[in-house]
Amino acid sequence: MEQPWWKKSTVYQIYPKSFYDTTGNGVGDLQGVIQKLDYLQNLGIEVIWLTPIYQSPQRDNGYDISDYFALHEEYGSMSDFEQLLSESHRRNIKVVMDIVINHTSTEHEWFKQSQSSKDNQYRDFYIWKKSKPDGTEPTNWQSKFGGSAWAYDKNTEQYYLHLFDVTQADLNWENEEMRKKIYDMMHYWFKKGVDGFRLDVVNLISKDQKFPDDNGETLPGDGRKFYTDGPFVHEYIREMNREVFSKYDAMTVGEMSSTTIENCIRYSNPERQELSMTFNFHHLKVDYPNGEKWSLMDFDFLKLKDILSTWQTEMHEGGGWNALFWCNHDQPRVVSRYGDDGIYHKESAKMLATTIHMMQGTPYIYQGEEIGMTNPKFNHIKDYRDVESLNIYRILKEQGQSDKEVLNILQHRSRDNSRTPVQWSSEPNGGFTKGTPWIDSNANYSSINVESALQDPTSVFYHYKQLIALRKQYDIITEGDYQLLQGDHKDVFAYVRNGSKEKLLVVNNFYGHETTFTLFDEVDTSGYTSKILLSNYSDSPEEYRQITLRPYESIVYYLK
Ligand code: TEU
Repeated sequence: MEQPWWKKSTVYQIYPKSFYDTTGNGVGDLQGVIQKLDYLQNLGIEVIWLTPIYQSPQRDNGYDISDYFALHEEYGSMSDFEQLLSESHRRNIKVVMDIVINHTSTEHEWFKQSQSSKDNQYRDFYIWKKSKPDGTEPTNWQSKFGGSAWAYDKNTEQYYLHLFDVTQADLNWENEEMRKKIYDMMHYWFKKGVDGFRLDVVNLISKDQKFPDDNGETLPGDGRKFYTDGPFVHEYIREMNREVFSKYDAMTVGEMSSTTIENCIRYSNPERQELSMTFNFHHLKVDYPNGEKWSLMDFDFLKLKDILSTWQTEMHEGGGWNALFWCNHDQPRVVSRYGDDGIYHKESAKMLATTIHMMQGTPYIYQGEEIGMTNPKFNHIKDYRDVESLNIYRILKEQGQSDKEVLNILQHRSRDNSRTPVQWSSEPNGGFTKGTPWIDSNANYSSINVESALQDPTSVFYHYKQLIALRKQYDIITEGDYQLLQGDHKDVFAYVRNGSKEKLLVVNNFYGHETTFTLFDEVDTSGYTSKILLSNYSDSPEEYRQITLRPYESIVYYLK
């Protein structure tokens, strides 16, 4: 049966604000994306995902939309966007937009109308509640950016819900008229020629209409009750698919905050007619002590292997489809987080790439990941821009932590870690802008940049390029099942992909010291010939049954 195009595709995520600035105003723009399409075509990716470029006050860098039908002026004009679409399609690169439908900016016309009076026709587009009898907020729900999730409006003497920033008011998905306006907007972008959507926190759109207090009970996927994978979320997404997605050859990926495998099978099994695939984040919380993002610990390697493997096997069995990723604009740089941004920088960046790209699902490369960009290690709060980071800095300081302690936490956790400008060359600001960048560049742009990567055949860039090419060439990467090997090995993440006549054996040393790996009888390899498809060392051993692995050594064997 013909596979949908996105099953063999690799997606490149672009955060336009930090991608490439062609006007010298210090902010990346759409013409900058256009000018780098040849670079992306050389890498071999088939899809670009643009984070929100709509009109926005930029309080949350575009995830606070004030007009779904206009573009944020700093990024460029609609004709720039139309040129980007045609230039991408000319290179057989599809374009996926990021859409935020859980909330809008409080500067959106709908919210202004809704806020103006209780009987305004848009009032019910948002979630308004009166205070409790004692005058406190309607519920004890907390915003994901700190503080109460309710904001009081003096004008109409009610509170509105904001699961994120106070300027991001949650839409009321119970309201059919509001839903229809969202669907009409999606048709507008599809008719312009976009190829799909990444749906921001789409599993939060359905709230428990009783709006009870949060009793502290955490859902199985570590989500907050009463709005995570809520009561009608699947009905709303199935309606969205019926009304919109089903009418196009579209790729849709849902960002699922604190979800479960069972829900992700329901969201992404094609028989359900909901979404193409899902992002989940459990593998990016194994360095959160007791699930607490704003505390530090070394990552739990065995838990990392277990989570990634469980999602591989259960989504495969359930007919779901994973988005495979280490980084995005909300996460720190993976080579600083799970690898080594020191002497084994290249080896560890390549090892991490192989680990995820040889799995079943659609891989996502976050801008700069393909050259091994690292966390910037900012050491002053004035260097930070992210609303979540600035909120948590204030909250942790109020709780008595020192400036030094909080900055150390931000150096590991802040979303700004991945939002520094892409490093194109060793020119000032990494060649990102001729002006002053909206956020400082990482000081290591002189050594880690695209220009030097393209000139170095052993660079991280060419390793990603090979991984993307292998996915196109070997169906087993897309179709084979998954078998974790020796999940209790303290250094090595090894797994097998089993096809009808062939196997992939993927062996990754996750640490900066030598280790050994023995393939016991958990895999029947009798009668198979083998060859190395890819390694991050030039002289890895052909013999795969008993291997001594050098620091971060990562090898893909093809058995047939
Ligand atoms: O992110 C959802 C979200 O919860 C993440 O921001 C992350 O989990 C958060 O940092 C909590 O620690 C999406 C977008 O990717 C993010 O950029 C937006 O800020 C957010 O939604 C609100 O739209």
